[in-house]
Amino acid sequence: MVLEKLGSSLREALRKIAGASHVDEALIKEIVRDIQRALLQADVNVELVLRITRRLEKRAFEEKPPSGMSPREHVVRIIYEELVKVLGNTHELPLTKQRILMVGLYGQGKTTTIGKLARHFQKKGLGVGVVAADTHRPAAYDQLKQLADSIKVPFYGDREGRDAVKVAKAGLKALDGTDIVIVDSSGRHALEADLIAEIKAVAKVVQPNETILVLDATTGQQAGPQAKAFHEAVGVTAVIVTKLDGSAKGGGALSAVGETKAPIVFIGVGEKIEDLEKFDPPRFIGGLLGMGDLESLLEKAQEAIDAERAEALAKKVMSGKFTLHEMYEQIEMLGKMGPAQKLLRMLPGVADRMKDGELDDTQRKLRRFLVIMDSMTDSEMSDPRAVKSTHVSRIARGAGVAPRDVKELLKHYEMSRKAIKGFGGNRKMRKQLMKQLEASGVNLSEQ
Ligand SMILES: Nc1nc2c(ncn2[C@@H]2O[C@H](COP(=O)(O)OP(=O)(O)OP(=O)(O)O)[C@@H](O)[C@H]2O)c(=O)[nH]1
Ligand SMILES: [Mg+2]
Repeated sequence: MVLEKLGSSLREALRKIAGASHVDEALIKEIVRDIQRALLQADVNVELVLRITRRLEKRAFEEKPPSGMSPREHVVRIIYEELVKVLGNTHELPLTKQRILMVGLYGQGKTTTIGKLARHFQKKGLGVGVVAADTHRPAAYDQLKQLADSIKVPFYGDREGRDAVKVAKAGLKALDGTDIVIVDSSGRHALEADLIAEIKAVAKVVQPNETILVLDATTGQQAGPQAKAFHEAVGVTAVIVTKLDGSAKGGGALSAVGETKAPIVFIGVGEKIEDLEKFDPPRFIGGLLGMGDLESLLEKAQEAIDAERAEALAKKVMSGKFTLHEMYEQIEMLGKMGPAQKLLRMLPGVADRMKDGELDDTQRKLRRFLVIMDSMTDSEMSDPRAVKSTHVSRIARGAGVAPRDVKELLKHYEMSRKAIKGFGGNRKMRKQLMKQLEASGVNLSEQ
């Protein structure tokens, strides 16, 4: 596992939470200090560490755990969320026809990573070809050819060629019709003007869907400024961080790149062609923290939050407040799984006309309702009965539907409102629903 040391220090901190008799200020301060130390040891930038831990502390002190979640679980969740945030966005290379241009400085792992990427796409059943447009080092040709041969993917190169643009152009022609074409480029010791000019010229003929920057994790925090400079110079859509195996500075590289918001798509974890791992910040942090327990914990948290929202909504509706705002929330939450959905299905209105056979149709219709409501103004949502027929065509245009769809929504609302009103007036039915809701664990006592 990469970043073994960071992972074990973080898990050690989490174990302290699990083992404590209760979560108090002193414990939180201690945990935050532990995390601080662990991040600094992994070479994460001091300022960034302070920012992370300040946020951790603030949230752990100020946020109340959602009902159904213990303070202990809540703190673990906050730690997880804040660490995920540091690593930036998740981006996945699509499995579609595309051209990829690899860029980076000398020795960062561009060529090796092309072999790994080609293998990745090949395993997914896509046709891949590679182009040796690093015309600076003659050895680059042989290196890429050897990699391509080893996994039997088409290769294009010109051993004597000195013009990267020409080679790239000829390569695209030779590999025309191949699903995925990956183009190598030459490096430099630093991001110099002639490298920028060369990459730009190559990019102009390649027209890449992805420009992937390859960064060596052993450069540590320097990876951040490097990513930024490359992005400003030639536009980078994704980053691959290599050599995370055995680099104690990996945390510095990952977090520094994460801060630039350039998405890391893969990490290199060895010299072999299979040593490439998909990079997904939530999964990566989950792995560091010992995901097994965490997954169910996070699910539980989401369910607790949904259940709280559903409960608040049920109370509002039962007390007679039912505008399009409530209907929107109800429909939106019906799309979720778990106890929240069960609860809302018991409420009159939208859900009770959902028979099993009609589920698909109904769901499509409900989704369209949400789109329509997104085109309504706040006051139309609050007072749907005042929506004039002149508004209907505007709303329909905004939502990209026919006016009759908007009218159908309004009719649906009116029927739901009547059902709820009738329900509220019928004490026996009301009581029965309350019983059902309470049996499903909803607390309606303080209505
Ligand atoms: N341990 C380890 N070594 C790697 C990894 N990726 C690349 N390397 C090694 O790093 C060295 C440089 O890799 P190259 O792929 O030649 O780097 P490059 O960016 O193409 O370099 P230039 O073509 O000189 O600009 C090679 O010895 C690779 O085996 C990795 O993820 N882990
Ligand atoms: Mg190379």
